[in-house]
Amino acid sequence: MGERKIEKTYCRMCGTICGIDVHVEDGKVVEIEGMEEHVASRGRTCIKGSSGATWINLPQRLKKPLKKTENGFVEIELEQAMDEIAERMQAIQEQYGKRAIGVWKGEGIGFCQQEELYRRFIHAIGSPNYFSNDTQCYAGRYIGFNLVYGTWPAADYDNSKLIVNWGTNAPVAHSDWTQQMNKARANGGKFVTIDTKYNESARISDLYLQPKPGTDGALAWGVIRELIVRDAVNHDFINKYTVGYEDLKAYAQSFTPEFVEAETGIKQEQLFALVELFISQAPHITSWVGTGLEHQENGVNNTRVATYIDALMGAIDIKGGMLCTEGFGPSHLELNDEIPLKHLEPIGADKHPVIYDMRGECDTLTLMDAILTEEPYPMKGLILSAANPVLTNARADKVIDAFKQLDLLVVKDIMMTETAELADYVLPAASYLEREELHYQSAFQCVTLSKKVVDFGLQNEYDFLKGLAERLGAGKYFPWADEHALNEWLVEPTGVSLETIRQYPGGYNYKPITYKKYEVKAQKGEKSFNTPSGKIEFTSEYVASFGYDALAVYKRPRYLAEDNAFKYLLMTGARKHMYFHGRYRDIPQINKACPEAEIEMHPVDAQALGVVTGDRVRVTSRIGSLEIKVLVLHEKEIHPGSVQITHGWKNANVNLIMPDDRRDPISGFPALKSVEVNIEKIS
Ligand SMILES: Nc1nc2c(c(=O)[nH]1)N[C@H]1C(S)=C(S)[C@@H](COP(=O)(O)OP(=O)(O)OC[C@H]3O[C@@H](n4cnc5c(=O)[nH]c(N)nc54)[C@H](O)[C@@H]3O)O[C@H]1N2
Ligand SMILES: Nc1nc2c(c(=O)[nH]1)N[C@H]1C(S)=C(S)[C@@H](COP(=O)(O)OP(=O)(O)OC[C@H]3O[C@@H](n4cnc5c(=O)[nH]c(N)nc54)[C@H](O)[C@@H]3O)O[C@H]1N2
Ligand code: SF4
Ligand SMILES: [Mo]
Repeated sequence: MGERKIEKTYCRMCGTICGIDVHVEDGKVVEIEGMEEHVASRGRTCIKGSSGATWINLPQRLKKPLKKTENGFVEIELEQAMDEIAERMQAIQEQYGKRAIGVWKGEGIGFCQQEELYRRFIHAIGSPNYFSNDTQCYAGRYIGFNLVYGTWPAADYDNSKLIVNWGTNAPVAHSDWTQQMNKARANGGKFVTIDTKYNESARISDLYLQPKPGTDGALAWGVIRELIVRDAVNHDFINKYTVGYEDLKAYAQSFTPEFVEAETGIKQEQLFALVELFISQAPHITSWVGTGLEHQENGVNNTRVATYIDALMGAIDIKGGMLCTEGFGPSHLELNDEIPLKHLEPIGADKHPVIYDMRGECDTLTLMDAILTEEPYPMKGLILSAANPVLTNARADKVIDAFKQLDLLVVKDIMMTETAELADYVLPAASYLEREELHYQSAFQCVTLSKKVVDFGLQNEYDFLKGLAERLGAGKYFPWADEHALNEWLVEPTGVSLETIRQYPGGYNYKPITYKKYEVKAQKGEKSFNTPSGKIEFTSEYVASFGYDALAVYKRPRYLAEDNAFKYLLMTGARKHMYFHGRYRDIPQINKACPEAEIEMHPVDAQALGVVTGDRVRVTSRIGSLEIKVLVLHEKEIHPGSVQITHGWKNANVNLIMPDDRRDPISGFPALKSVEVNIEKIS
C-alpha cells in the first residue's frame, strides 16, 4: 500500500458542490469523505458524493476518442479527432453559414465557468446558437425571480424563522441545505412544504400542503389576498421599494379562500395556517421555489407570485430572509456584448424572446424541429458536452431523429451514453476531480477553487474548446496556455489570488455580508434593485413589452380546464437521492439499491387498475407509450389520479412520451410535470 494523501476539493456529482476530502493513494482516488470546514455542506456528503471514487474509476469509463465508421466506433488518437472535427465544422460553416453549428452544454459540467467557456466558444466562431439543459431547468425560475427582484435572492436558511419549500424536495435535491435547515429548525424555525407529493421535505415539516399540480399560482394569490385582508403586509417597505402594489391588490381580490379551495384542493384551514405562519414568523422568511413550479405551463408566473410574498412581508435582504448577495466580480468569459449575434436569428429567440434576452439561451426543443425541417435555416453540426438529451429532453423521439440527421454530432462525456451512441465522434472528458475550477457559495459570499487531484491524461473542457478554436481561426479568444492561466485571468479584477482562495478550502469570504443594501442605495440616489424601475416589480413593464401580462396572472392548467380523454395526470422528474437525471446507473452499489424505473400511484388508482407493487403497466400519452413497473404509495403521498415517473431510465424513458407543445409562453419550458396519460395493466 502506498501513502495516502488527503486532497481538499469539491464534489460535482451534482450541482450542489459540497466540500470533500479526497483520499488519494498511488495516484488513485480510493475514498471520498465530507469536508468538515466547508461553509455550506459542513462535513456531509450524500451517497452520490461518496460513490464518486467508484464512478471515476469504472472500467467502462471512456479513455480514448471514438470515431463512428461503417463498422461502428473505432478508437483514434486525440489529435486526429480534433483535426477531423474542426475540418468538418469548417466545411459546414462554409456551406451553410456560421450559424449552422451549435454547442450544447449539459448539467454534467453545470454552470459558471464551464458554461461560460461554451458560450464564449460559440460566439468566437460566429454562431449565436448556444443550447443547454437550462431550457428545462433553472432559467424559468431565474426569469421569475429576476423579473421581480432583478436578481435571484439567496435564502439565509441558518437564521430563518420560516422555511418554505415550494415545489422542491430540498433534502433530496439540495442536500447540503439540510445542514442549514436543521440549524434553523433547532433554533425554533418553522418548516413548510407545498408539494403535490408527500416527499422527504414534507416529512420534516410543521405544515404540509398538497395542491393539485400546476395550481400553485392560485394558492399564492390566495395567501396574498389573506395577508392584505388581515393588513399584515409591510406597508412601509412596499411604499418605498416596490411598484405595482395597487394592481396586485386589485387582482388578488378574486382569490377568496373558497375559490382557492376549489381550484387547488387546499382546505381553507390549511390556507389560514400557512398565512398565520407567514405573519408570525415575518420578516425572517426564506422560500425556495423548485422545479415543481417551473415545469408547468404557467411556471414563470407561478414562481413570480410565490416570490411576491417575500417582498410583501419585507423579507428581503435581511438576516434570516432572502439575501441580495454581492458577487465576487471575476472577469467574464462570454462574448455576447463583444460579438453580438442576435441578428443571426438564434434558434427559438423569436418564439421565446425573454429567455434569449435575459439568459442568451437558445431553445433546445425548437432546435430539433430546425434540424428536421431546415427551418428557419439548416442546423448541421452540434458539439455537445456533459448532457444526455436522449434521456432528458422532452420529445426524446425527436432528439433521436434529429441527431441522426446531423452532418456532425460530437459528444464529450465521461461514459458512453444513449446520446453518445448517435455521435460521429465521442471524446472522453476529464472529470471534476481532474480540473481546476472556481465555484461560488453565493448565500455565504464565498468562493472556492477546485483541484486536479488525479490525472488520467484526459482532455478538459478548456483544452477541448481552445484546440477547436485554434483550428478554426478563433484562437485569439482562447489565449491562456491552460486552465490555471485562465483561472488567474478570471480572478484578476478581484485582487484576490488563486493562492489565497486555495488557503481557504472551506470557502474564501470575499466580502462581508451586509443587509438592507436597498436602503443605502436609495440614500445615495442609486437604484435600490437591479430592475428597470430600480424597485421590486410586482408589475413588469419589461415583460409586458414582449406582449405578456405585466402582473403574474394565474392561468388554470389546461389539464384541468379541458374535457380530455385522459384519466391520469403524470408528473415527472421527482428526484431520487441516488440518481442524477441520466447518471449513475452504472455505479454497482447504487444500481443494486434501485435497479428499475417505477410509476408511483395512489392505492385507489392501483385498485381500480387491478395492480399491486411490482406489476407492470402501459402508460400512454398523446405522443406515445411506455411500459413500467408499479409502485403503490401510501394514500397520503400522492393525489388520486396523479402518478409520478422519474426520468433518466433507458428502458422506461419517460421523455419518449413527453409532448413538447405545452409550454410556458415566457420561458418556453415544456410542462414536464403535467402530462395527461392513460394507464392499463399489462397481463
Ligand atoms: N438526487 C438528485 N438531486 C438532484 C437532481 C437529481 O436528478 N437527483 N437534479 C438536480 C437538478 S438539475 C435540479 S434542477 C434540482 C431540482 O430540484 P427540485 O426542484 O427540488 O426537484 P425535486 O426534488 O424533484 O422537487 C420537485 C418537487 O415538485 C413536486 N411537484 C411536481 N409538480 C408540482 C406542482 O405542480 N406543484 C408543487 N407545489 N409541487 C410539484 C414534486 O412532487 C417534487 O417533490 O435538483 C437537483 N438535485
Ligand atoms: N421528464 C423530465 N425530464 C427532465 C427533468 C424532469 O424533471 N423531468 N429535469 C430536467 C432538468 S432540471 C435538467 S437539469 C436536465 C439535465 O439533463 P442533462 O444535462 O442531459 O443531464 P444528465 O442526464 O445528468 O447528463 C449529464 C452527462 O454529463 C456527463 N458528465 C458528468 N461529468 C462530466 C464532466 O465533467 N465533463 C463532461 N464532458 N461530461 C460529464 C455524465 O456522464 C452525463 O452523461 O434534465 C431535464 N429533464
Ligand atoms: S449533494 Fe452529494 S452529489 Fe451533490 S455535491 Fe454534495 S456530496 Fe456531491
Ligand atoms: Mo436541473
